[in-house]
Amino acid sequence: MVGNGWGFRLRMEPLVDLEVKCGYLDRMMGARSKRLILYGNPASQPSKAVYWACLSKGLPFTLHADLAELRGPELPKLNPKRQIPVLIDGEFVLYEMPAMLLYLADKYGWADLCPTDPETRARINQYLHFHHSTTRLATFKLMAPHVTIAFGGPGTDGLDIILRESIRTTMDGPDPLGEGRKTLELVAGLIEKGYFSNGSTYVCGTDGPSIADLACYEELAQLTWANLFEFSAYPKITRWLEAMRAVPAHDAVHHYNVVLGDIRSEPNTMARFTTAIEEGLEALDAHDEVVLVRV
Ligand SMILES: N[C@@H](CCC(=O)N[C@@H](CS)C(=O)NCC(=O)O)C(=O)O
Repeated sequence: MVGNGWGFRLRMEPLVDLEVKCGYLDRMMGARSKRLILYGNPASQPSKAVYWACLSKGLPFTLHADLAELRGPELPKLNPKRQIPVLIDGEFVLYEMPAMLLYLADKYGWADLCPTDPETRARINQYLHFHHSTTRLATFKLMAPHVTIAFGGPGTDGLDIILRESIRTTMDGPDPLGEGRKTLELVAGLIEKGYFSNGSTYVCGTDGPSIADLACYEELAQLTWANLFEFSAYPKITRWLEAMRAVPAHDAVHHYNVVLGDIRSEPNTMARFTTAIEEGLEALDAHDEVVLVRV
């Protein structure tokens, strides 16, 4: 892949390239690249919603996917919660996925992904608030125990404290999978009834996918690859899941999920998790828009 203003990119083993070196030089010199930088990785749904939007619009960005940074000194300087994704645009640093999607849509005039008429914009905002207070909590409750099993459960540090307690409560109960599914049924029912207005295929009644669809898809679709939930009882969601596969860069963004596969029948392992992330990153690296940093 050609990228980043140097017109070429050197690749060595392990993957170290000019972008990495420039990134470190920039930081050492206190300067920041003009190119957008996203801290994120394929195991992170909010990260994926943001880089899917960029890829679908052909917006170049540097994906900083060095997992060690999650525990290192750099991330807390950018986001006190030590969470990904974090978006860096010059001197401007932003965390919280919905804020990033709205910022990018406004900055780059993505009126298809985020229409500007007040009612549609309000509906998109409505979903994005619902997303954080409802959808993500439910999917996290169902998904996270099955993912974190690879590292011995949620642990005591890392992971947002509220989410961590939510998984712990679920895991300590007699039927974690059943509990998680009950919550998800409730939330899927709310989305099925409360969204897809005017016969639209898309969550907020738009003609095509909006940023709300990207955010929602990242949470719901992961459960199907993981074999943790079946959406056939929800016809609007089922139709929408199918339609979203046609959004540009869908397959590259979700290669991680395909590789991770069914984590219900075959419990996740660290090796499998790492391979899924590595292969997920390879799929992204094949896109010209992406310069990957992983050291
Ligand atoms: N509300 C945040 C959620 C971010 C989040 O949950 N990030 C996870 C990865 S998906 C994370 O960084 N977890 C590590 C931790 O909490 O220590 C957003 O929408 O951006």
